[in-house]
Amino acid sequence: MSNKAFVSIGNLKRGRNAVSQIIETVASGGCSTSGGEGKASCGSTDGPGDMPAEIWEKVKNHPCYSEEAHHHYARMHVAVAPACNIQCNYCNRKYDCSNESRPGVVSQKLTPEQAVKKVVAVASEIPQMTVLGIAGPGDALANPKKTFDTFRALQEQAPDIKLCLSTNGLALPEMVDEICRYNIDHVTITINMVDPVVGAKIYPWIFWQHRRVTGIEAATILHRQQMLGLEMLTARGVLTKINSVLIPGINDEHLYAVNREVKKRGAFLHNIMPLISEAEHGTVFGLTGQRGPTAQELKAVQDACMGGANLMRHCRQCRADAVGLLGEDRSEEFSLDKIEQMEVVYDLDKRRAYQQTVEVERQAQHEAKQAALAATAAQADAVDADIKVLVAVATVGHGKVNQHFGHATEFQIYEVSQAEALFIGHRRVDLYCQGGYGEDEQLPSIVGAINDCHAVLVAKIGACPRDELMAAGIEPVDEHAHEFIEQAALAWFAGYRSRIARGKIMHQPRGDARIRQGAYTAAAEAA
Ligand code: CLF
Ligand code: SF4
Repeated sequence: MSNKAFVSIGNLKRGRNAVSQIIETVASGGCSTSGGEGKASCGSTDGPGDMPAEIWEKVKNHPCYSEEAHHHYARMHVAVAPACNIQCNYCNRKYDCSNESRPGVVSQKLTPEQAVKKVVAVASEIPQMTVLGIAGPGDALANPKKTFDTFRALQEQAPDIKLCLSTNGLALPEMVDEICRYNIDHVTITINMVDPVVGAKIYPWIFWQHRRVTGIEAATILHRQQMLGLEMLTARGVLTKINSVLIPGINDEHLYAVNREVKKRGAFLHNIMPLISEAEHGTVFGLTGQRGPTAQELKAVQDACMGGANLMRHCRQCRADAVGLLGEDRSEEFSLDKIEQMEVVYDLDKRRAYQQTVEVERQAQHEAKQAALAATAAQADAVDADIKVLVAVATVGHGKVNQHFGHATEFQIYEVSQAEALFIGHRRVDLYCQGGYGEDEQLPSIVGAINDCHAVLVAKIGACPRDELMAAGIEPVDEHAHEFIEQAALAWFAGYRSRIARGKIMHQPRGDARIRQGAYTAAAEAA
């Protein structure tokens, strides 16, 4: 286990001084930047007024490129790309490509014909499925025939579905023409370093021009190909998302430099993902005890990168055959044997009509948020305009607080202030309600996962978890059940500030994931 103390914001800021040195070692830029200039968060929360119309058209219903869209629209992956041309120390080839997947997950591999059949079947059943991605189980571009055969057939049979792929970037420059030929508008490149010395700690080898290359030479080639590929895609108007795996002690302080370099070359989004590393995954990092970051450490690195390439914070590290909304996995419903028995009708009009209803709901969500923000800004009895708190939300989608506490397998986390209710991440938790009964043994781990939050917004909650949360200083809130999330979070926050102003409670900052006892109690509320 690495005992190296993890990144502090101070360290990150000092790390910036090294950035100019690193910049000199990378290929020259020269591309215009299409990523959001200095925006506070993921381009994702932006609306049509914040970007050119043609970009908005590309992102508005892509659940990964738009945070707002991920509440409403689904994606699916088809696992047609088994081979890979590099080795990452966080990957075991027995499983899927961990650049876009959770390690330890194996997907059902498909031929292009099976993949197309599956996509058409899913699109008929899930009209909000708008994006098809190829993200493994190896590297999409190390399997060009299978990848592009799939895209070609889909372009003909399901023309309204956006096409997306994910790659480590080694083969990217020579594939850019092919990518553009099939109107693939969204490409993810995993870039974990812009300094080959750092890269050599992550990549033991690459397969390049018919030979295996190792060490700094391998990382230098990979880096050069990644930068060139990114620049070429930007020049052709393809939206790029950069995935970076945050590896404490190896590239944590370095990711600021990565963020600035990819912004310079036109990246649209930067998705900093936590390393998931367990010995049983059999990866080099798993076996050497390299740990992943905590949720708070991840947030610290993301926060330090703000002001550069826009950050994506809603990634769920999907599997290579994922189906559904981000965070839900319906792949079991669409196994090959089940698809064989399905009656499939690809009804484009039905899909469009459904998506129209989603847009109406989305507009209502937007208006509700604006109204709540206006109310918060006009609040007369609130103190401490600078207060910022985290709230956890239980949701099954549609942008609403609409899940029972006991049914949540993850909570979405929002940072709420007078000026904003901003999605900043999610926390996976163990299911509390099992077979109709609450599993009290799970409660400490659930409470611990959201212990830096001041409140948890739910559709409903039982007495036992309610008491446990309150004892831990987290306010359970079900008064805003079935409201839109931002509207509910802002309304709760207005009440919270009002209670502080009236001397009912005292604001206490909460900064880490350890359980704190007694910060918020029923007695305090009643006082
Ligand atoms: Fe898939 Fe990736 Fe396309 Fe999305 S996933 S290929 S961009 S359609 Fe999305 Fe999943 Fe995160 Fe990837 S949440 S792992 S970022
Ligand atoms: Fe594994 Fe993906 Fe890295 Fe290839 S690119 S070694 S499949 S994590």
